[in-house]
Amino acid sequence: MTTPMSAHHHLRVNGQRLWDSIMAMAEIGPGEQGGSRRLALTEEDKQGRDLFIEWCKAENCSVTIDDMGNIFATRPGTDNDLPPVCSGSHLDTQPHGGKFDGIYGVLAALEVIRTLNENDISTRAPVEIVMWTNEEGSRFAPAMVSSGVFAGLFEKEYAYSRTDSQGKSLRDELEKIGYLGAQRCGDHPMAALFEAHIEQGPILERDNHQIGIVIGGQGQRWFDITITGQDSHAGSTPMPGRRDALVAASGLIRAVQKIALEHGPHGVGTVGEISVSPNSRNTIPGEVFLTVDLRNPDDAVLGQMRDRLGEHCTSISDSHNVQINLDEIWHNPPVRFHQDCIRAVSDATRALGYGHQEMVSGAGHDACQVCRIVPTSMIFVPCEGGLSHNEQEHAEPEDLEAGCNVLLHAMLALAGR
Ligand code: HGY
Ligand code: MN
Ligand code: MN
Repeated sequence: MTTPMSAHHHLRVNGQRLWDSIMAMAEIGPGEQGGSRRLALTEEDKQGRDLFIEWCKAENCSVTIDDMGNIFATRPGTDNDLPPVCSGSHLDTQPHGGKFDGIYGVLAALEVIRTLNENDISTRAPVEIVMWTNEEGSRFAPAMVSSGVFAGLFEKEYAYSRTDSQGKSLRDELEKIGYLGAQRCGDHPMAALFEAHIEQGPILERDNHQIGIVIGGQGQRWFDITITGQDSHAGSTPMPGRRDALVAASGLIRAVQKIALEHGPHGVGTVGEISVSPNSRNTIPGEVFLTVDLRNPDDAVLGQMRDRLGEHCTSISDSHNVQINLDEIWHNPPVRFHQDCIRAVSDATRALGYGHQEMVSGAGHDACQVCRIVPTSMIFVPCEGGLSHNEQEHAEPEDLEAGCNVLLHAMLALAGR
């Protein structure tokens, strides 16, 4: 059921107010090089959440928090028995995060509600903002864990048991910041979900388009790998007898690069974390822990990449006389978004006259989890140089405004008058 855009075709968001809100949020948990550092469930994350809720209440939204700390801010419709049309993203960031990854999607949804309120526009279905806990998966792996619980992809107890590098559990940290809400995660009805996000890649900027009509997301597999050799003396241990875990790790890091390139053009592979024990300059490292992130839009090819990783682990283990424990901690298959939501985004984009193209998301998003149970799609806008997960992340105000106008009209189309 959609309302033709002509019902409110004149309506536009306030791009300056959106930009100012993004900049105000960036004041909380600033990074050292101009970006943001609000790791999930830290004091900075709490402060960002508190500010967001303050803004939502100023718009007379009712606020619900579920037991994964997901926040739902609801603007009533004329028929509140209808499930809400939702939009949102995340406020947690990478350690060297930018000002826009996630934050744009949450505050674009807020800007939609601000625009509806100031123009006194009523919708049949309620309109709702959602802020998902721990999208990044940097402090607590895996990523998108709370939208994953919401979508029934993870058990809550599994999510609660995730620990950070200090051994602190997700549940304890959620309780500590006061965001362990009452509503059972997953009990919240949704008619549809949109997520506006910077592309985090180079395609829109290269093709000089303002809007990405996102039709799905690629698959990803995450691994924890422990390499066990033998601590021994750097001076007196002959080279042939060494069981050097770090030299073995160097072979594995090269192998991940090779696997990605062998499965091009879309295969990607990254070793993002590594720790060495005992990490002493005159002791041969006896143990190395590292993480591997493999992605591909084709699940069969992603499976082949995983198989190749296993083969490389076996051959490196033999050639370096070390043990390698390969633990796959997460498999997120590729997803396709819902045709009705894609069409709502596409119709709004065309009616607004923005340059656009269809695309599959390279990055993971909460929308890629929730789409398994709720009609969902995404709206991308370009970011400078395609750079993200970097403090220099930047997006142009007019592109952010364009994406938010598309979001406004896509939501109006589904929420009805
Ligand atoms: O890993 C991702 O793609 C997202 O940034 N969590
Ligand atoms: Mn994100
Ligand atoms: Mn991210």
